[in-house]
Amino acid sequence: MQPDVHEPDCLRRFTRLCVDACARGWHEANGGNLSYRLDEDDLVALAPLLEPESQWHGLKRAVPELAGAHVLMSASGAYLSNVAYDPSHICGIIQLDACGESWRACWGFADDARPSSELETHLAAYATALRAGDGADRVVYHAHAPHVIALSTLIEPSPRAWTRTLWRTMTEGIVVFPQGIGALPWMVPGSPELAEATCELMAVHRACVWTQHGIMARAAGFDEAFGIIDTVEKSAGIHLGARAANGGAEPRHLVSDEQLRAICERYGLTPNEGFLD
Ligand code: 2HA
Ligand code: ZN
Repeated sequence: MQPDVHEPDCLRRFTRLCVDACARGWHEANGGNLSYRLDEDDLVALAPLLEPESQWHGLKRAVPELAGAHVLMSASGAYLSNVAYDPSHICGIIQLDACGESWRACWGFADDARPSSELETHLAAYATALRAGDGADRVVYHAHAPHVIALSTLIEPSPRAWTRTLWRTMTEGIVVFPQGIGALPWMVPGSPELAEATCELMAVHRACVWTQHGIMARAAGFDEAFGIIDTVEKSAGIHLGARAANGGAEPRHLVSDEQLRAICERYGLTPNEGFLD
C-alpha cells in the first residue's frame, strides 16, 4: 500500500483540476492527460515518499532541457475521474536522467502503470516553454473539450482562423490568450509527429487545438492551464450556438479589429499582430 500523498500541494492541485475538468465532461473514459514539473519546494515536501525504481526507460526523443527534472503525470489508460480515489494508480512521478534521455518512476504508477501515451509531447512542451523563455510554465494539460472538437469539424485547422473566430466571439478571448492559439489538422494521438508539430506551435501559443481530438495547453499553474482551455472551450461553444441560431451562417455581430485593439490598449496586452487586420 502506498502512503497517502494527498497532502503535497501539487497533488491536491492536480486532483482538483481533474475533478473540475471531469465534471465539465472533458475526460470521457481514459481521455486526456495532465502533467506538472515539480519545483524545489515540491521536491523537499515529497522527498520522504520518493523511491526511485532502478529501471530506466529510454525516450524516443531526448529532452536535455529537462535533465534531472521530476514530473508528476497521469498514467496511460487512466481515468482522470478516479484520481481523487486512487492517486497511486492514476498518476505517478518520474525523474529524468542527467542527460534527459530516459526516465524512471519515483512514486505512484502502481501495479506497473506507465506515464500517459502523450509523455513525449508533454516533455517536449516543457522544453519548448523553457526555450521560449517561459520557464515558469510548469503545467501541460490535454483535454477532450467537446465544443472545441465540434468547432474543429467546421473551421480550417489554422492558428489564424481559430484565433480570430474565438477572439471575435467573446471579449475575454484576447485577454486570456493574446498570443492566439495554435491549430493542427488531424494527426495520430501520441505520435512523434503530433508532438513535434504541437511544440512548434506552442513556442508561440500557450494552447494548440488538435482537430477532431481536443486541445493541449501549457501554463504556469493548474488554474492557468484550466483557465485557458475553459476560455477556448466556452468561446467555441458560444460560437457554435450563435452560428446554429443564425441558420448555420457566420454570426453577424462579432468583436471588430478596432475593438480588439481597444481591449489591448486598455489592459496593456501585446496581441499577436499577425492575427489582427
Ligand atoms: O490519454 O487523450 O491523446 C489519452 C489521450 C491521448
Ligand atoms: Zn487525447
